Amino acid sequence: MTEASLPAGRLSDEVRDAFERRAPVVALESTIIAHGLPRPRNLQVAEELEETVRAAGAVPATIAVLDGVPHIGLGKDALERVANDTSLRKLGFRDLAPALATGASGATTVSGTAFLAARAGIRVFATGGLGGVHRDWTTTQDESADLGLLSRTRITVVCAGVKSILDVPATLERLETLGVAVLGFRTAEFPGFYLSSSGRPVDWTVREASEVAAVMRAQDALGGLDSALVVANPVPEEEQLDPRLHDRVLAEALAAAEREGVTGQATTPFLLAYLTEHTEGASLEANLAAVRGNVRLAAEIATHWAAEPR
Ligand code: PSU
Ligand code: MN
Repeated sequence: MTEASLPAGRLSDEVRDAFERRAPVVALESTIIAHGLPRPRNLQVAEELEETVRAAGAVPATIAVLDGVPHIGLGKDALERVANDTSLRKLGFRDLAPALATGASGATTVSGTAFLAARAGIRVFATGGLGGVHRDWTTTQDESADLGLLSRTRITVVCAGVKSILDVPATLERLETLGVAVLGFRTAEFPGFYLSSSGRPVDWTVREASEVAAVMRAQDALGGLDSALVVANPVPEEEQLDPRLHDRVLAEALAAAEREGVTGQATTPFLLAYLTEHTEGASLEANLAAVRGNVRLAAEIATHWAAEPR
């Protein structure tokens, strides 16, 4: 099959126009909307994140698969469907082909979104926290497909680290093994998603969006391996979840998941929802503060990137 005969996916008018103008575009994932945030707040947040990208002078491309068609950029109705349709599946990149072939609909995870974004020519992607190695990985082998995909996809992902429900040190080791570069944004410590710091160091720190664009340019100049660039942008300390509350409720959440036999794709949504409920929404606010900051920074990076001579 030639490239042109692959299922092309549908670009929103806004994204198509941005491509024509060579304007900055920021990819956004849909799993966080469909499976990561409680309804009806999720739709409000999805709209707010898109507005944040626009206000920063870039164009949002929220990505999902609807009726077997990858959508790069969602119109109003499609965004509402992603937020409200409880039957939407969760699609990692390996699920894309079956979903396309069967006409299924689903929200894309970091791996599914990064795959489709890169394929559409979008270089910058904002999310909350990456998936990674789960705490009980030695027995369950549960490692998010996000990591493997990022090891072979040239995309810049702005995130607040990896979700703190994970084994963070093990995830950082995996990122190193897989050859995924990590930049701390104005920090020498890897962020902790709900928390400003995971307590682990990062090897590289940058202070400006323009420096991230310079690293992206250097990746291209080096060529060779098509790995991602992770920009780790901490939630501001004044908006982080209280670390003691975090540790206590997370321990309860992990115990509840074990007790209830939650495994596989259901694990991450279960833990996130447990934290939201048992911190009376405080974890949700920290999550949202992190995502907002990531989206703003991604728009700034995309703007520098779009201005690069190519
Ligand atoms: N970050 C958030 N909320 C989320 C996720 C990330 O703030 O819901 C999602 C992302 O889509 C990520 C997925 O790719 O969780 C990881 O799921 P798993 O561990 O099953 O790979
Ligand atoms: Mn998993």
